[in-house]
Amino acid sequence: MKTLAQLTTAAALAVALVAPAFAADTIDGEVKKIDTAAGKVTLKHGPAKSLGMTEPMTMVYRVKDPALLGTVNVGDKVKFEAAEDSSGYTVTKIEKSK
Ligand SMILES: [Cu+2]
Repeated sequence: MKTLAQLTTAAALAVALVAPAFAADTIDGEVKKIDTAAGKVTLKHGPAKSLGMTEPMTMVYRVKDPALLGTVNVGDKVKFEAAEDSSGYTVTKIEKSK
């Protein structure tokens, strides 16, 4: 079982190392809803090939750091980066587009 645990840890580390590479794409979106308490943001965005999303959509993202939500408002056009993990999609960067 120890070997399995070690393998699992190794796999988790591999995912952690690989994920940022796939998250490098900046995605254009619009803030539809902000839930600071839950650390979630609803974003409408175009296709995001790096996340395997080939069509425009509106969806809820978790944010890596809830402080990120203090920098944008509902209705803002934004640029963001997100990464996929075992629990869903997490925004790692978000900023108002100029
Ligand atoms: Cu999406």
